[in-house]
Amino acid sequence: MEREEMLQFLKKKLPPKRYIHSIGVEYTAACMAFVYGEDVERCRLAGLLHDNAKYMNDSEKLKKAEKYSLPINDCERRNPDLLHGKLGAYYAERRFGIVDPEILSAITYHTTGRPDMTLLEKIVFVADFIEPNRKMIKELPEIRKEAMTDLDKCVVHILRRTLEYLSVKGVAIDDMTEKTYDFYTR
Ligand code: DGI
Ligand code: FE
Ligand code: FE
Repeated sequence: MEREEMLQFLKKKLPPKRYIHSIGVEYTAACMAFVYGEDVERCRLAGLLHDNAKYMNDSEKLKKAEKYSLPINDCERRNPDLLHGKLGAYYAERRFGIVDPEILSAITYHTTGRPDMTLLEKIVFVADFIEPNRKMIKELPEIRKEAMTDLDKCVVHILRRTLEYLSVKGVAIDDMTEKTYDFYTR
């Protein structure tokens, strides 16, 4: 599918803010590709499509994940929004014709990360958090600088921030988020 067609589809499906965020992640991932020497087009595609399944409500996410036989763990069952990565990768392949397994994996793991991420996966994980339309939080300027200077440090910073946020909120932490943090801090 051409980019124009993808934009049209995303614009129709996603709430306006989410659509703007997707384009923000696309361009932020492209900038990070310039810095780290990753393929610009692959970073753009993964960034643009990472939240393509975000338009569904929780029960719809569960229903679709079951329908497509995607693996669902306990944490995802209780927090079905976590499934938008797996569902997004599923649709990226089926609807948007993406066959590059690394792009699909970057979409799958963009929320939790995963141990030993590829450069492309790290870029999407970070770009999602730092893109210019993101709501400002105290540490964001520092995290944005790290994104362009020390990628692994930035990944850890984001994970630490997310784990803190989840524990304050009293929400269950997904095994994958935990494992990713352990991997990058051990
Ligand atoms: O989809 P976005 O809002 O752009 O960003 P995202 O895909 O990183 O999702 C962020 C949300 O995911 C945020 O509300 C925190 C939540 N989240 C991230 N890791 C975990 C988690 N929620 C639970 N329950 N457990 C996690 O490990
Ligand atoms: Fe997301
Ligand atoms: Fe996102």
